[in-house]
Amino acid sequence: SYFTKPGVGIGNVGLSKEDIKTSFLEKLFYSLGRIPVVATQNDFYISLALTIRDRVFRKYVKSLEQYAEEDARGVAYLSAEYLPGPHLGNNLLNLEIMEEIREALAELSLDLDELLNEEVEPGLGNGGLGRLASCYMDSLATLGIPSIAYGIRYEFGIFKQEIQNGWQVESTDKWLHNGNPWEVIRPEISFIVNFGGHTKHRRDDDNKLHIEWFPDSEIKGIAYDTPILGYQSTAIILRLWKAEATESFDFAAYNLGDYYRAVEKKMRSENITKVLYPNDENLSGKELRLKQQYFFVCCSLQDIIRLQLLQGRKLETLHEKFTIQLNDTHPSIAVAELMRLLLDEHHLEWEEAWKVTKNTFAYTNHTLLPEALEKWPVSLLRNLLPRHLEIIYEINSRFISEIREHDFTGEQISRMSLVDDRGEPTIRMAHLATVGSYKVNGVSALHSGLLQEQVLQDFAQLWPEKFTNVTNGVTHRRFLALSNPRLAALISEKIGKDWLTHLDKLKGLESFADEEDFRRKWMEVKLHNKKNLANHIKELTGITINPEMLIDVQVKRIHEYKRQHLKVLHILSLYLRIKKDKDTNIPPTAFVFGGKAAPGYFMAKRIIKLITAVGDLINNDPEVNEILKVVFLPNFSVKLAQLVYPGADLSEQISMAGKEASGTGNMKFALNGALTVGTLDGANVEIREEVGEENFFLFGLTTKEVENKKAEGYHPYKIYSENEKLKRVLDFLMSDELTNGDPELFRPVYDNLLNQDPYLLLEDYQSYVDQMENVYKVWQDPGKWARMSILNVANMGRFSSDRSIRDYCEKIWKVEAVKMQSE
Ligand code: 26W
Repeated sequence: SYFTKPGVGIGNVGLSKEDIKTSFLEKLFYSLGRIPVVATQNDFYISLALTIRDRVFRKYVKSLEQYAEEDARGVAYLSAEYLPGPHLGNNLLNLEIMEEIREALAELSLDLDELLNEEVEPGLGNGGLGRLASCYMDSLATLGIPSIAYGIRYEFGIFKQEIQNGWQVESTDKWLHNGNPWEVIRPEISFIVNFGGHTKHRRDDDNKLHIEWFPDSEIKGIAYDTPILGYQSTAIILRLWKAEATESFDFAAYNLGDYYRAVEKKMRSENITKVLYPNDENLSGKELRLKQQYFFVCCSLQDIIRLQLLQGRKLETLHEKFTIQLNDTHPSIAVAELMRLLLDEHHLEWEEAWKVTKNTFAYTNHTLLPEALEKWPVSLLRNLLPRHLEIIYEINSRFISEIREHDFTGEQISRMSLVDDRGEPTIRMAHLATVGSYKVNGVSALHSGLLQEQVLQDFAQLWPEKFTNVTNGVTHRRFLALSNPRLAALISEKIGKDWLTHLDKLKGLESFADEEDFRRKWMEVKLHNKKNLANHIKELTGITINPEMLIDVQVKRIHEYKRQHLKVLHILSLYLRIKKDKDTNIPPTAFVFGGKAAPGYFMAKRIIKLITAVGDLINNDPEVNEILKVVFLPNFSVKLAQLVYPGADLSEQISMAGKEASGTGNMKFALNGALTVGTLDGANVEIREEVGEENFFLFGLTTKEVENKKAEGYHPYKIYSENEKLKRVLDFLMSDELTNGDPELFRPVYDNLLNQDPYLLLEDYQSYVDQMENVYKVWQDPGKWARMSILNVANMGRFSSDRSIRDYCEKIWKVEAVKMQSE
C-alpha cells in the first residue's frame, strides 16, 4: 500500500486539534499568501476547506486502493443535477472533528459558525432529483460501495431568487466567484465530444458495413473532481465536466487575422456548461439542453471505457464490471452513445454491443407528468447527432420486430415505439431508456405501481421482471445529525449513537414516548430550533414571528400540482373567520413558504405573488397578526433547508394524489419531529404506514378517486357555488383588499380554479380544512403532540438513503460493499 511506504503520502494530515491548527495556518500562508492579521473571513474559510480537503482526499486514495485490490464491481451514477449543499460542515461531521475544529479556531479567535456561513453551496440542480443524487452519494460513500458520480459543472447553477414587491426576481448564481476549494481540476482527464455533420456508409471487400460520422464541430470536456466523504469511512468522487474549446478550434482553421471570429467560436463552444436549465417537471425542448446532456454523457462513457481498458479488461465484459444508473431520462442518450462507441469506435458487432448496453444501464423514472417526459424532435437529433438518430432508428426497428412476435395490438405497438410520429416526429426518451436498460424503477411504492399501470404499462406487460421499486431516502447524517445537533444529542443520550449508521435504531425511542421528562426535553429542543428559525426569518424578511406559534411549513418547488395555493385558501379561510366572524379560537400560527418558480412558469409566479400579498395583508393587520403570520422565505436552498426542517412543527405534503412521485422533503420534516398533513401521494403513503395512521393527518382523494372524479366529469364551479365558506374565500381573491384595486392580479388563479381546477383544489378543500381543525385540536394538547412527534421520528428508519442504496445494490446493481482495512 502507498500508505505503508515509510514517509510517503503521509504529510501532516492528522486529525488532532494541533495538527489541524498547524495545517490551517500553513494553508493560509502558503496557499493563499496571507497572514491572519490581513486575512478576510473568506480567506479563513478557504484555508479551513483546503485543510479538510487534504484529509478527505487521503480517505479517497485509501478507498481507491481497496477497491482496486478487491477488483470490485462498481456503479457509475449519471445525473444532470446535483445539490450537495455546503461541504465543510458535512465533512467535519463525517470526520468526527467538529468540536476539535471549533476549539482550534477559537484558540485563533475565530468562530467556526462564521466560517461555515462563508460557504456558497453548489446549486447544480432544481429540486428533489438533484438533492436525491447527493443523498445517494453520501450513502454510497458511507456504505463503501465502489462508485463514481458524473455530471455537469454548470458555471451558473439554479438562479438566485429575490422577492421584489412580492414578485420573484431572478439573478445569476455566481457560485464560483470566490473560487471553489473543494474541487480539483484534472486536465489529463479530458475527452472530445462531437456534434453535427453527417454520416457515411460504406461496405468493405467482405461486404461488411462501416459507418463513419463526419461531425462539423468538436468540444473538449475537462474533469473537475470533488471528493464526497462518507461517515467515518470512505470517500467517492463527484466528477463534473466543463466544456472548453479544443486547440484545433483556435486559430489555424481561420483566416489569418480573423482573430475575433476565432475567439467568438471558442466562446460559443464553452457555452455548453454555462448554465443550468431552471425548469422542473416541464420540458423546454431547447437545443442547448440536448447538447448539455450529450456532452456530459459522452465524456462520462469515454471515461468509464477508459477505466475498463485501464484495468486490462475487454469491452465485451463492461456490464460485468460496471453498472450505470440513469437518473431520469436526462442522460438517456447514453443508450445510443454507448452503442456508437462500441460499434464505431471499438468495432463490436451489433448483437454483442446491444447485449453489453442493455445489461449495463438501469433507469430511474422520477415523474409521470406528461409535460415532464422528455421527447426530442427527430429534426433536432438529425442536425446535432445524426449517427445517434440512425442508431435509435435501428434499435427501434429491431425492438418493433421483437414485439410483433408477441400478442401486441397495432395500437400498442405504435404506443411503444421509440418514435412518436403523431405530429412532429419525436423520440420518446423514456422508451429509449426502458428498452436500453436491464431494470427500471420508480421512486415510491405508489409511483412504481402507477408507472407500470400508466406511462410504461405496455413495457411492464412485455417485461414484468424488468420493473421494480426503490423508495427514495434521505441522508439522516446531513438532515438530522448535522442540521439538528440538539435533537441528535438528545436521541444519542437515550439510545446511543448507532442510529448514525443504522437509522432503524431510532425505533428505540418509542419506549420513551410516554415519558414526561423526555417529552419535555424533546419539545425544548424544538423550541430552541424554532427560535433559531424565527431569528433567521427576521433577518431575511423583516417579519417577526413568535417562536411559540405553531410553525406550519411548505417548502418545495412552486408547482400547481403541489398546490401551494390550496394552503393559501386555507389561510384565507382563517383570516376571514377572524375578520368577519370575530372567531379568535384559532391557535397562533406562522405559515412559512419557500421555493422557486421556473422563470417561464406564469401560474407559479402568480402563486408566489399571491402568497406575499396574503402575507402583506395579514402581517400588517393588528386584528389578525397576533394570531397569524405568513412568510415567504426567499431563495430556498440546501443551506436554508437545514435551518427550516428542524424548526417546523407541521409539514405540508398536499399534492394531488398520483402526482408527486415520492417527495423527499416529507421525510426530512418527519425526521426532525414535524407532523405531516398530507394526501395519499408519493412516499407519504409509506411514511403514514410506518408512523401509524393515528400519527399522520390525512386528507383528500386517493389516486383512484381522482381518476374516477375526472372520468365522471369534474365541475369545480358546482363545488364553489354549493360551499358558502369556500365561495367567500375564493371571491376574496378578487377583492380590492387583496389585489389593491387590480382585478387582473389574481384573476388567472381564480378563473383557473373555478373553471378547470386540474389539480382538484376545490374537491379536496373541505377535507383539508377539516383535517386542519384536527391538527389544531392536537396542537392544543402539547403532551399528545410531543408523543406523536417522538413516534414519527422513531419510525423514520426506513427513509434513510442508506436503505435506498442497499435496495439498489440488492435489487438492481448486484454490487457489494468493500470493507475498508484500517491504515
Ligand atoms: C425536462 C424538465 C424536467 C426537469 C427535471 C423534468 C423533470 C425533472 C425532474 C424529474 C423533477 C424532479 O426533481 N422530480 C422529483 O424527483 C424527486 C426524487 O425522486 C421526487 O421525490 C419528486 O417527487 C419528484 O417531483
